Amino acid sequence: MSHALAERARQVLRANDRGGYTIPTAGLYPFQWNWDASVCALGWMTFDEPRAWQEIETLFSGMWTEQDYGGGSAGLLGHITFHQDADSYFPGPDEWGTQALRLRTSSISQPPLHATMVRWMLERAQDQGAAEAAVRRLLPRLAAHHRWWYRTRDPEGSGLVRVLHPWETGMDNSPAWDAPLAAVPATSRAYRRRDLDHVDASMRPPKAFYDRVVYLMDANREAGFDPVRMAREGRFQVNDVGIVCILQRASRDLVELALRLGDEALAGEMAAQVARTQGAVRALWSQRWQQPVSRDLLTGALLDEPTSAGLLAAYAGFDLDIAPAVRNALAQTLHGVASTRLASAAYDAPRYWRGPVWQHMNLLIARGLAECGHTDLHDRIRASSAQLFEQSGFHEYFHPETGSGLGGKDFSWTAATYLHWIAAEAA
Ligand code: 9WN
Repeated sequence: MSHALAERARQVLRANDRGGYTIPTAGLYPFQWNWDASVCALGWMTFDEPRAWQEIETLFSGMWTEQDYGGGSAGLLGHITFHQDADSYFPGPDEWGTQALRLRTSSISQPPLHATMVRWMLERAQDQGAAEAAVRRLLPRLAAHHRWWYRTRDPEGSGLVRVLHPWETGMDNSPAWDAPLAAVPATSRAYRRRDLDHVDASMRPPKAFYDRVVYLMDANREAGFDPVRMAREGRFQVNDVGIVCILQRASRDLVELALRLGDEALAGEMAAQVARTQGAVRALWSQRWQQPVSRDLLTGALLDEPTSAGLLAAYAGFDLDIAPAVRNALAQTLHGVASTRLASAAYDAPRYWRGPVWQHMNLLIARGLAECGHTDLHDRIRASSAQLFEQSGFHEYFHPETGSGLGGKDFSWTAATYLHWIAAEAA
């Protein structure tokens, strides 16, 4: 760990601070993103604890309430919160049809890792009094968000929540979504992408992808954001193994947070959800790849593409042995875990979630492995990540073969991951 690199990482967060929330990177992503926010908070926690708690409180200030759109989506935490206008991103605040909200957000969510990040922050806090007060304020909102997932995204109580949009998975153009997305109609309306003003087209999804994600965005508005209609009519309905793992882990952490604050009822409620998912997850196991994969709910087919999402199974606490699959993944690149297997026909080294290494994913996967007793695998991934930070700094993602930085520059969650995982642990 280098002091100069740690100072640069802090500088990235400070430069991306918009007063209470952190944008992922200037230009390309000018708003507050959902799962980015909590990873950023981990980074802030290493040098400014009040600012770290503020990041999460600002995010949850945009959560939908009983007053919004008939109340059916109370607890929805948008994947983007639009605290202010900016025209460098598509689709921006006016595209989602959510103008009636007190604070505009998108109409879809993102990986719910917040309770886990909050627990890690509480464990690290120097000011335990302030941390416990923050957790006490956040607990009802975390609970409402988890309930939203279970209530609206698993109305049958199967134990496996669904996503209704590829952006909801956070792994937007993962090859696992190719088959379900192919069945989604392409929009016929005009729109103008902005991402290609900032980043080379070789690193971003093609037009066919945007035509379909715009169609899905518009369909939510046309359904009046009614979760019952959305779950019934949605043209993209997937049990994303990444979300299933991240929610499972977060619900386990919510149980612990609730117990610490004396909320036995919430702990019991979440423990029951955890138990249900524990029993259901075997349906996602791929014999071929020896790891869980996602499933298309509309066809019932397993999406048999072994992406890094399934390697979160240890992080989730599932009773599934993914160590051989992780060893296999680590044999393919020197930089930790690639988002898509290098041998896959869909592998595309620089293109976002079809090849690149993402440092926050390395962190989550490695932590889970350490907790299952695979400290050797954790240490290998952490050493690869540390080397990659030294080599290429804080880009959005990294070329799995060369380690060169790709996507947006001076990227907040990448810097935050360095501060939390490498700099703070080495200090
Ligand atoms: C759409 C902000 C986000 C991340 C996602 C990543 C990318 C957005 C985009 O950037 O997605 O949400 O327009 O490409 O895929 O994981 O949260 O960093």
